[in-house]
Amino acid sequence: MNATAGAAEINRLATDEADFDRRLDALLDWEGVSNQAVQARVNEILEAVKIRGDAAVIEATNRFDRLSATAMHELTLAPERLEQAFNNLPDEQRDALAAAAERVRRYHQRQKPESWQYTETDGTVLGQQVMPLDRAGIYVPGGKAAYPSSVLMNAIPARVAGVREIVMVVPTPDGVVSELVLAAAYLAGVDHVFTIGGAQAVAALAYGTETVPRVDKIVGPGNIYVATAKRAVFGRVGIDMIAGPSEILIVADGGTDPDWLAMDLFSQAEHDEDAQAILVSWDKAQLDAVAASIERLLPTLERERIVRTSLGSRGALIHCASEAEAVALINRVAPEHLELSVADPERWLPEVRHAGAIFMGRYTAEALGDYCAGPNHVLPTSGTARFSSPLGVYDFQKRSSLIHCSADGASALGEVAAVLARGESLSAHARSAEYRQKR
Ligand code: HSO
Ligand code: ZN
Repeated sequence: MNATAGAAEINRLATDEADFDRRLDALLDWEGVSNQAVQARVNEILEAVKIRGDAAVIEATNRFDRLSATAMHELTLAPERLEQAFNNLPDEQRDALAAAAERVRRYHQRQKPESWQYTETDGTVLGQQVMPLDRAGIYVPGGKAAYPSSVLMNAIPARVAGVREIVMVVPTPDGVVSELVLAAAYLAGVDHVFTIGGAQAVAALAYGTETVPRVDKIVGPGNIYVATAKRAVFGRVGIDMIAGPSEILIVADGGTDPDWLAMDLFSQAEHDEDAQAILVSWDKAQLDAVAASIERLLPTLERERIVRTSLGSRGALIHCASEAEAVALINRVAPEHLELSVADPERWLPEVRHAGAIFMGRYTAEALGDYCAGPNHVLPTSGTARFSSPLGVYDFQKRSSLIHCSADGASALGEVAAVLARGESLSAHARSAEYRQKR
């Protein structure tokens, strides 16, 4: 395969070339790099916050975000401030945010798992009780990745799950606050907002300080310091996942407007230089047409530089021999986002074993799912869709098992338990079970 007209905006691969496997692996390779130096700095911050609480949070915040706060209340936003941010938005933005929140809420309402019970033949009642977490912490990045849509995607499932208190942290480097982020927090029903970030914010959420309530689970993306801190506090609190750069894999059957496909690739690539956008097709003409669209449309992008870097390093147009080969590629990549830009996406579904979110048909741009279709946009990246799922209501709940023995049940189970207990040389277990046996 050769690139069109001398432009190498994006890598071209074909499954029948000799070193295809090696080239694909090289493209997919992603190490969530956290070196010793980062770990050491993060550990220092975690320790400081654990021991000195608010004072350490304020110090670190002043240093990293170039602020001069003297007390925690200067890094706290009152609920009225969030409401004001919402009310002051231009109508168009307020309506769009509200429409998105409503769709996302409706979708997540369907995810609520039910508690259940059943009765065994001996009269013993068994079951599972689902309960929300008491407190969830949501990390919202500052700077170029401060996405109000992510506030909705993290906070709404928590609310739907029944979490009692949602605590949000968002850094404000140089004091710059995103009004849209605050408005989204208001809409989603966030209870407390602190304008802190980095490892110090993760520490505050994990250990609690005089001001910041300690949470049970921390969710939300962040930079390398945040990711490293989340890993470090895992166990003391729950965490959602350690997200890598965003990715999309599109399968096209030749019937989609190449400009649409090019823009879908761009929409992922514009997130960040490390983002990954891949298009797979068995139709060579489609790939060539998309390559031409890419070349023509790239200069029209606001984030042209980021997109060029992303496509040039980790992006690819891949020619494969058949639909079956496309399916194999999907499952090998296990993409965060999969667009099935084909005539009959339903037919493909049973074959797709690993993908975070599946966008079906030519009209379903990933961008619609990113903002407002309804499903969550926090998805497993870097191939982790092999074993994990989109963020959802279930991430903010846990289950307790229930056992309620009848007299008959205790008697019958006691016999089994006592035998197994003696086999483990645990005689108190055996006798505890035997006391309740009928003679
Ligand atoms: N594609 C991103 C989500 C996002 N897109 C937020 C725009 N804003 C990761 O799924
Ligand atoms: Zn996106």
